[in-house]
Amino acid sequence: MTVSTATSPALRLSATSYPGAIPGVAIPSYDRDKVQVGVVHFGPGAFHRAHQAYYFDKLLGHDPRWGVCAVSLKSPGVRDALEPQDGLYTLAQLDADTTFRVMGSILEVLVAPEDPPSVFARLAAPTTRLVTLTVTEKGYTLSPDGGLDENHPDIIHDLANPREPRSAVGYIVEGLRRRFAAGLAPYAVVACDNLADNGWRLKAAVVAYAGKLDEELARWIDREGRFPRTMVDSITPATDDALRARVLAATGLEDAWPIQREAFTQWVVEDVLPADAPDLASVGVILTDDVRGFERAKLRLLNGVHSTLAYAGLLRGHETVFEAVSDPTLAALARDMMVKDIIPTLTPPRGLDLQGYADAILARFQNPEIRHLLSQIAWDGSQKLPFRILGTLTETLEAGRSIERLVIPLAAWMRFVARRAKAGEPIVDPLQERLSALGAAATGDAKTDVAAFLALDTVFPAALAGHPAFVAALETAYANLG
Ligand code: CS2
Repeated sequence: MTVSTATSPALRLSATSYPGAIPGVAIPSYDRDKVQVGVVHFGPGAFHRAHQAYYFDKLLGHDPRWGVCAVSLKSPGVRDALEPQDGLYTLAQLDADTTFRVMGSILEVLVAPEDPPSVFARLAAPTTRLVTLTVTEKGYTLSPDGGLDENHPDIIHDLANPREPRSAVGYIVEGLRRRFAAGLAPYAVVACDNLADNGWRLKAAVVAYAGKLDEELARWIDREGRFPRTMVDSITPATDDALRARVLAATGLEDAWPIQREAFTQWVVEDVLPADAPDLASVGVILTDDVRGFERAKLRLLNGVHSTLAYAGLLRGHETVFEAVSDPTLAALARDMMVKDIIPTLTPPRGLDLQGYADAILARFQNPEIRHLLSQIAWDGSQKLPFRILGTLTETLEAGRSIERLVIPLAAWMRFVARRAKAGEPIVDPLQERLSALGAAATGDAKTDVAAFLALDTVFPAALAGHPAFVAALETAYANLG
């Protein structure tokens, strides 16, 4: 008789296998069979599974009402990976002390286009008190002025077919309509993407959309709806095969889609949630009336510098954030930009020392355990740069200070787009076609190339694109990067 365990395939992570995870791996401390769905989440990408799902997992330790129904608006990938695992997946927290945790808060994953009625049933259930979203900047279907983009193809489609929507806004409103009709309170809607004033913008878009369908519904949402603004933070590199192998070795269980992030995580939520919302403060969420200060500081200091390192770093041949901040030129640029340009535009929220905060962000970028690809951050530049850079830049210009450094990420983005287009490489961005054409046509001449990019009116507001000092500084930066 031969007994060999060496070649036997590892067990797949699931509700039956997880108690057998290698000791030291954290596993759900609660009885998953007793957990109810109390949260519907749109966009169960890596960030949600690293961040909000983690807070709900902790919450379930003392309150079984806050299990998550995760809804993919487009692709079935997450459902296909997690369904055989009963919604379970592994979260690796990579830092000086790396830890692994089997996460149990996602109870089901629905693929909205396959089954809108199930999504609406969850949204309309009295037990659903919270709707959260991570749908990326473009998922908010906003126009450049910040309101609902009525010309967005998904919004045009949804207004014509409100019972079979495609957009997050369409789902949120149809769910609220059903609750209104049933005499239920609205759910609170918590936007968790990196947009300035995220909750307010979403509320404005939702109310505008609802108003096109039913004035009374729109007034009810406007009056009763809670759309807190939030700041979310945890660096979450995309999953790769190295992570899958590491998770298998650490847990003894095969996971089709584990998630990795740094140990640091922060969630700041405007303190307007209704009394029957989950007790987020009990799991470390900061509830405050001063969210704007946190959110501006994080967007401008962390995300703004991230995007700067991404475009400038890729042009200098780096692959990861760690490599970019190990390059003395880029490290100096990042620090100067934070201290000399960005901090002067910020009002610190109570209790936050901005200099210390900036130092901590740079230290996080230097985490050697985190392999965060610059190319991941470079995606969707047309959506990210306005929130991350243009606010700081406009205010700096208005204050009469130099914008010499702040134009670098913009110039580097233009060079990056041109380089990819000329190499025939795809550009991941909702403006992909336009950008590829602009990049392919770029001649290297600063005046003509910069003028062509500045004509992107959904990225650059007219007042800025026509500002002579801005144009001149941008042309100089662009020429210097050639
Ligand atoms: C990054 C963010 O991908 C990006 O654009 O800047 O995802 C960043 O890692 C997170 O906001 C950190 O909280």
